[in-house]
Amino acid sequence: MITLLDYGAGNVRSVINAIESLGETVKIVTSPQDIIEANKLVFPGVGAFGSMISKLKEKGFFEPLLSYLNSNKPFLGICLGLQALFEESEEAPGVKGLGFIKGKVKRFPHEFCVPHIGWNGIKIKQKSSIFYGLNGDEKFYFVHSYHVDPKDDSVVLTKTDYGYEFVSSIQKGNVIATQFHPEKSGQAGLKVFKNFINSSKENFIPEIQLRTTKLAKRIIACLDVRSNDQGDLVVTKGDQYDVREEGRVRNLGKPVELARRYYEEGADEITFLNITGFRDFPLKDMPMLEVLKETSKNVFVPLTIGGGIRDYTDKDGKFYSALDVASEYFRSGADKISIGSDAVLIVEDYLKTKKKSGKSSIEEISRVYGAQAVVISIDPRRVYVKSPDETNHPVIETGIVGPKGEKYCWYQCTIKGGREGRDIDAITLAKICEELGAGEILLNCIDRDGTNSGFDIELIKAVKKAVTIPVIASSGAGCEEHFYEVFKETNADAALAAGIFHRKEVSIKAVKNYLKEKGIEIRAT
Ligand code: 1PR
Repeated sequence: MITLLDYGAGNVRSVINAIESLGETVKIVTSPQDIIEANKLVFPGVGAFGSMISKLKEKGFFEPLLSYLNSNKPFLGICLGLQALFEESEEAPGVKGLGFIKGKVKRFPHEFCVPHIGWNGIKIKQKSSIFYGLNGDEKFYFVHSYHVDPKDDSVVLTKTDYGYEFVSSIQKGNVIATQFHPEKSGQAGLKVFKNFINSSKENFIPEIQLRTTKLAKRIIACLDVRSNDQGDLVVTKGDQYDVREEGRVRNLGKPVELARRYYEEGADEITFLNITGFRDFPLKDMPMLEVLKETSKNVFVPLTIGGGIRDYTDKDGKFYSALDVASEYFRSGADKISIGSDAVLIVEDYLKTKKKSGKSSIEEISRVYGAQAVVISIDPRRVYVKSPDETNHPVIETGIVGPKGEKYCWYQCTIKGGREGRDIDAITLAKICEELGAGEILLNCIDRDGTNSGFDIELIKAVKKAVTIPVIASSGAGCEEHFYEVFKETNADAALAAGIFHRKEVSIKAVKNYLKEKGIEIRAT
């Protein structure tokens, strides 16, 4: 049995699911005594360093955890569960960590694209039982803005390159902790759990030892989900956001089954967009929560969910905050939530008042769950102008001229699934959302959606230039070459597609093989 230390800050469901999928049982810590009595403890940290330490103290877990670590019983820390072992963190100056390992936690420099999100490799520095069965060239899923810096090199288990070399896991006796998330790292991650469960395995050094590691470009499968006219929840797909064909909602499959298929085919992430979420209230839309719960049972890559994340008052006058909605999604297995329409309204308010309210969904969710958990989904459409003076919005000079020969355009944000255009452009929106605490941009494009004509390279370049957070290019993928084009021409961090995968026109494997041949770093599947 594995004891799991959950201090109530986020999604530990995936860790439980990963361990249970290997046939092991999980006991969740409910009292300090549970930590003292544990024989194998897993500590998946979520959120921010300061609030984690105060929660551990509040619940009386801090001292028992330290005694557990000192007893040298098997321990596996994940992400913040690694950082907690150190003396202090730049994330929360003045807050003392467990101090089990000497050294501190540092932030990646601001000029980097932070958070470091995605699949990166490990450079192995010593033998360990958790490496059993690994080749050594596997990639693992990282999502963090801070990394550990131990004083004593002998505890370093692996290092990873991201701008510079940082420590990506440590080992001190039977205490092992990783910055990456084994529960989100597909088969490689499950092997790490299996080795931890099976701690009788000897220390092992994999065959391949990488000298450098590279962050992979991610390939994301997107499932637009809604109820069809019969009331069944289906994966659908639009052409420029119109999901009806001969009056009926297109039905391309069942959400849980398709998500599983894409996981097996090598998707690096799965995104669910509840496309009618803007008009229904997601917490009443239990099927969507069920979809997440079921999917996270056997899909071990990051899951994002969007649609309808906003403050809401129901017809009986009961108020639900966007944070309540997001929390329910995280509890059901989501790793990130995506905000569409509400982000546009928040930014409009911000532009009017010129100050942060501190209460917007972006700020609140990012404060509690971290920036990396907040994705902004932008649904822009091109608006052509003859000259830049025709609009107050930032324009680009475009290579794809407008219907009347216009050489300039700006990208108008929309809400409610493209139904309503607003007086704000995608570049400004992305910038302000980053300032408010968003961790990633999902950049759709209504003009390209479902057209198979390739990504809107000009849009992606412009947005990527405006922000330092990762940008996911979306809409228009029609063949393998389009993925290569987007990574070659822009600095997009990930590319997302829907139609070609649903219709089996191109497989995720084919996309990845093509990119690999062309020298683009990908996670092998
Ligand atoms: O506004 O916070 O409630 O979120 C609603 C979410 O639902 C938004 O993220 C919005 O993008 C999405 N959405 C709303 N209506 C539609 C629709 O299609 N009618 N789907 C919709 C948008 C866009 C992409 C799509 C790519 C790739 N889907 O995510 O998957 O364009 O497609 P392709 O590869 O086939 O070209 P809120």
